[in-house]
Amino acid sequence: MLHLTIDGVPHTAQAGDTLLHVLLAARRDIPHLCHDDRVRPSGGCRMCVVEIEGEPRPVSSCTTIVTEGMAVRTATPAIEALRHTNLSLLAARYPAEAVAAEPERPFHRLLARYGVAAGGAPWLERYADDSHPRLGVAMDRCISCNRCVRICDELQGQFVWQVWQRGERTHVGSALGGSLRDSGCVSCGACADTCPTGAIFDRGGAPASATQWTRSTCVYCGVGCQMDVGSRDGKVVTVRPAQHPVNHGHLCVKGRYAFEYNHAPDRITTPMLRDGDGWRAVSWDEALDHTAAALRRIRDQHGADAIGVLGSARATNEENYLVQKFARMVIGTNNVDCCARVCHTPSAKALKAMLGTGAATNGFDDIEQAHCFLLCGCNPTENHPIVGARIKQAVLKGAALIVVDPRRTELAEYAQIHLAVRPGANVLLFNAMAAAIIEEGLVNAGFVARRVDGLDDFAAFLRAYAPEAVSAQCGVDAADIRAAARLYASSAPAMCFHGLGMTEHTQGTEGVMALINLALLTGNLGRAGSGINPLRGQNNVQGSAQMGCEPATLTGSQPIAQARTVFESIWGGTLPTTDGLDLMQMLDGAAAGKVKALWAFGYDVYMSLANQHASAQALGQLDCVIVQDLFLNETARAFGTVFFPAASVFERDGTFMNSDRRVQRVRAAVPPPGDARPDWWIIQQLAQRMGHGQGFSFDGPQAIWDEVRVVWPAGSGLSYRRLESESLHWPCPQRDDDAHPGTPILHGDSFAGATRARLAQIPYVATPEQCDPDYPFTLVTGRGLYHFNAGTMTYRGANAQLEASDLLDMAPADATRLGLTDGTRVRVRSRYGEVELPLRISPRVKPGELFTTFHRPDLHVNRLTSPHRDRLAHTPEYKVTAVCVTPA
Ligand SMILES: Nc1nc2c(c(=O)[nH]1)N[C@H]1C(S)=C(S)[C@@H](COP(=O)(O)OP(=O)(O)OC[C@H]3O[C@@H](n4cnc5c(=O)[nH]c(N)nc54)[C@H](O)[C@@H]3O)O[C@H]1N2
Ligand SMILES: Nc1nc2c(c(=O)[nH]1)N[C@H]1C(S)=C(S)[C@@H](COP(=O)(O)OP(=O)(O)OC[C@H]3O[C@@H](n4cnc5c(=O)[nH]c(N)nc54)[C@H](O)[C@@H]3O)O[C@H]1N2
Ligand code: SF4
Ligand code: SF4
Ligand SMILES: [Mo]
Repeated sequence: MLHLTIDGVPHTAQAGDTLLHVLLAARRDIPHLCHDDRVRPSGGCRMCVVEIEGEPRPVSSCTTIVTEGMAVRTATPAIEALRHTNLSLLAARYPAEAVAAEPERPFHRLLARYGVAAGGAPWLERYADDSHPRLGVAMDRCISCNRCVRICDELQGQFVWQVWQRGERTHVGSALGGSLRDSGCVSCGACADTCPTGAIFDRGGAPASATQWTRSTCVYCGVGCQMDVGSRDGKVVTVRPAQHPVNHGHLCVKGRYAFEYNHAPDRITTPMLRDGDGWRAVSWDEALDHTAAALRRIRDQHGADAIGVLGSARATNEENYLVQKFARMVIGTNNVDCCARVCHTPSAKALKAMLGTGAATNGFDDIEQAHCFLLCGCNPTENHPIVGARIKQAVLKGAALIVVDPRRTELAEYAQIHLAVRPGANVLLFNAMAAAIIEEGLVNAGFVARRVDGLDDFAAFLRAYAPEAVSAQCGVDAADIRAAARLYASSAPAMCFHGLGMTEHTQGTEGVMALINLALLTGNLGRAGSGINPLRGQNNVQGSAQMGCEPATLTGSQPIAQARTVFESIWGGTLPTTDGLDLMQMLDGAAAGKVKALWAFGYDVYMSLANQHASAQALGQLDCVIVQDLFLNETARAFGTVFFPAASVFERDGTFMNSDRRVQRVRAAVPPPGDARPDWWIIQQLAQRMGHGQGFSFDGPQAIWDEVRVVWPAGSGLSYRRLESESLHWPCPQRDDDAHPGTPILHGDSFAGATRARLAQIPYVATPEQCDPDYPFTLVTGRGLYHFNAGTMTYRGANAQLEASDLLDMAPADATRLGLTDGTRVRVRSRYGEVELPLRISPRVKPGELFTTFHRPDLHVNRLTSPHRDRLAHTPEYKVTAVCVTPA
């Protein structure tokens, strides 16, 4: 603790604090222009100057570290005069009309505060750039505070801006010299967010246009960034990043900008019933009564197990809890699942089987503590961009990076080692890394002795998997496999993140198990900066499964057999006794005529499931398909018989669970349009009309959540009251003092339910989906930065301008060989279907391999994907399809 005086008044500070921080904390209104907490101080604008006793000249408080006994004066006449002079210099050639038009910009407010008028001819011809649909550039307003340069470098890591020239001619411009569109910019908006003048600005709406602000959680990916939603007249007009442990005042292009869908003209705002080829708008009473009668009829005729219910990774924990309770208590079936099935169920299954808890072991807070990252089959700079940016910054500061991905992703360019594994060969590769770790004596012997079983048998099993033996099948040099094994094993703490390149294979669960072996061998578990961390998909996919939208587990991942009595007593009824079907089995059941009804809320099943032809055959057999969504998605369009219009996340309250097990609040910022209603309201109404008023009469999300806390002991400490001000990871059980700190790191000194874990012997079994002369290419499908999954939301806004279509990425050598040029429309054909789309020649993919995204509903890329599934979790093999390519 240090002591200082501020304008004669004693204060204290922590060692290492900057003087500006201390002054602002002491509520001194120190003017500043070049300072932003998110970047390193530069001391450039000289507005935060103060006098320090004993110093000959005023100093910039943002670059001064407080020392013991400092005596500071903040607003002497001399200091105020100096600030006035500095401001006048900046204003001398500044456009006065900008000040008049936007008086609320920080620089403009300072001009008003010091009575300085802007005006005069500009210093030099400054460029304006309207190439970017999200960001505008008007550099006649640039005051050279360089906040944009620093935030793009230090927070995002894109290095788009550069200071050009010196002295009077100093100005900021794109580092590559071209337009912003061609600059490598990823449209995160950080530069516009920090700019104090509006020289870089949001084209979609300035923060000042908002009259109300609401703290909430991003609606897109599982990172769970916190944001402030600005609204006006019942509409979302802007979104700004919040300072929070997950996102550190940063958002990506989707969270920050892609909210237009909320007010899209084709939002469905009335309930509808199928009427021939079209739809008939009806009242809620009619829609609910019709649906209740249809479900009752099907249950009476075919039994409860003829009905399937899907929770939603886009909806809240409260809603997912309610819908699985609905399936089990109202319908009487365990046929309940969610889209975790097609995504990270293999991760959850593998983690649960080997470590006891089916969730990420560590939190994002650890990223800055890891000495090494092992990224396997994930592409965080596009798909979890805030995590991607944090990893990139950690690597720029010296952490080691290994990327395992067939494609040269953006982060692969920063990696010491990029293992461009052949798609589908993960098990071989990780077995080979384990073999190398053992053979080269890199096992963490202490950790293994204390906590791991089965090393000797495992070592014997791995003899067939030496790097040299499997290198050809992996498509990676044995020396590189060994180098990666050495780097990972010798850089503790080493943190692993993985994605769908691991799970969406016939060996998905097994691939993750083979990866967990590496963490067990090297002791990279249970400590900060280590662990096995699946990067979960949507905003609440972790929560929808955790709440019980899984056939075999109830809320809190509790197996039905184990938890039956507790749930029956709390729910006041009998749980179904038949085994439930998972999503894929429901589809099989529909195709076989056994499943007759499906309720999918917040899930475009038809668009997103693999092997469109088979999905169509199955869905087409159903008597009743209830779709509950914001839009007439592809499932509704082709197969829906009932449509319930849902309120969006901006329009309701509740909680989400992010990728690193945090439970976070979602808050209504605007009212729902027309007759759209929150998902929880719709579920309760339907339950009531089916005679289950009891158990479905909550007066809102908080009451539902309080019941979740009763049935799920590991979440019982997560009250709405605590979530208001704390960011907590489960397990967080209720304690008498109501202060359990949450559990950011799992498996500290034991594994859930056991002290020791066992190494898993995973033999490699190749997928039946193989290339041959007719289908010579391996197609990998995945995602891109600008669009989200089914495309329903991001295509309804300017992100459509940033990426207009799914594209087929092909290696330059293959394109040359086939005589195809960039932009050509090509026909891609698999054994299951075909799609036409534009070609992009890309050095990111290897010869013989192709990549495309699946975001555009009209292209419906899942026409191509195969019927093969993960042997253990049934996840479709989205990552490997044999195809051929011809000009369209
Ligand atoms: N912008 C954006 N962000 C998203 C989404 C989105 O649609 N758009 N969707 C969200 C959802 S639902 C999810 S689940 C996550 C998914 O996030 P990711 O897991 O990052 O997604 P993918 O792009 O499907 O696949 C990741 C990588 O796996 C690689 N890969 C393919 N086959 C193999 C293999 O055999 N081995 C290895 N090691 N790698 C392989 C691919 O080349 C690809 O780079 O993203 C979430 N975030
Ligand atoms: N080829 C290929 N296909 C894939 C994948 C792949 O890698 N390759 N990945 C798979 C993966 S990992 C996933 S998770 C799936 C994702 O597939 P989906 O879950 O179908 O996709 P999303 O776009 O996330 O959202 C589904 C729907 O939720 C709606 N929605 C949004 N918010 C709300 C809300 O608050 N309430 C309600 N009721 N509805 C809402 C949206 O309008 C949208 O129609 O796709 C899978 N499909
Ligand atoms: S939007 Fe983000 S990536 Fe683009 S220039 Fe600004 S800070 Fe850099
Ligand atoms: S990283 Fe994910 S949670 Fe964060 S703003 Fe982007 S989409 Fe939203
Ligand atoms: Mo996903």
